[in-house]
Amino acid sequence: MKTTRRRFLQTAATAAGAAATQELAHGQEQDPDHEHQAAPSDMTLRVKALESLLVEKGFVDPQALDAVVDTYENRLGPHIGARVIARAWSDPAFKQRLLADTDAAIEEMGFGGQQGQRMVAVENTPQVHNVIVCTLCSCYPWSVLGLPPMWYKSTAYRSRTVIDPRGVLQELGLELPERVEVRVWDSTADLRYIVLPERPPGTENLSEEELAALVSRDAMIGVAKAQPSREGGQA
Ligand SMILES: [Co+2]
Repeated sequence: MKTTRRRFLQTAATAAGAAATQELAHGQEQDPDHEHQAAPSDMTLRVKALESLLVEKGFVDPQALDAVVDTYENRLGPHIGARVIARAWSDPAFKQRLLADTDAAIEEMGFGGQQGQRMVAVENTPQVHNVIVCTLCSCYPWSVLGLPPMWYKSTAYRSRTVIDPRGVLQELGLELPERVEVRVWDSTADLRYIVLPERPPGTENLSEEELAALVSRDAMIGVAKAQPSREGGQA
C-alpha cells in the first residue's frame, strides 16, 4: 500500500519536476537566435526585478515582503487546520458552528480571515468520505493548511480525482469499503474546502492538543484518515 502511494506521488512530483527542468533548460538555451527568451522565461528573475524596483521607488518595504513570505512558508500550515479539527472533535457546539459557518468558526479560534475566499468544512462519516481537489489549478485552503503539496497541483491528481476518486484514493493508500459514498469537492478561487475527518476510535481520553497531533494534512484534504495514534500518522 505504502509503495503504491509513494509511486503515485513520485510520478506526480517527477512530472512537475520534469516540466520545471524543461523550462529551465529552455531559458538557458545558448542559441543566439533565442537569446531574447532567456531572461523573460525565468519567473524568479522577474519577481526579483519587480521587487527591487518597488523597493527602490519606495512603494514597498522589503521587511513587509519578508513578512508575507514568512507567513506562507512558516506560519500558515496544517498545524492550524489540525487545531480546528481537534476543537471540532472535542466540542460538539463548535463542530456545529464549523459546519454551519466555517469562516466564523475558524475566525473564532483566531485563524483565517486573510482574504475574501469562503471556507467550507465537509464532514466525513462512516457513510460518506469527502475529498478535495482543484480541477482548474491549485486552489487550496491555504489559510488553514499552508501551501499545497506538489502532488495536489499535479495534472494526474487534478484530472483523475473527479473521474475515479476511489481509484486515486486507493493508489494513495486509502481503501474505502464499497458502501462508503465518496464525494469530491472542486475548490475555486472563492470557495475552499477542508475535510473534517472522522475522529479515530480509542481517542476518547485525549486532550485537544493530543488530538491535533493525529490530524495530518492529507486527512484534511481527504486522501487519508486521521490516525488513531501519533506514530501511525503521516507527516
Ligand atoms: Co484553483
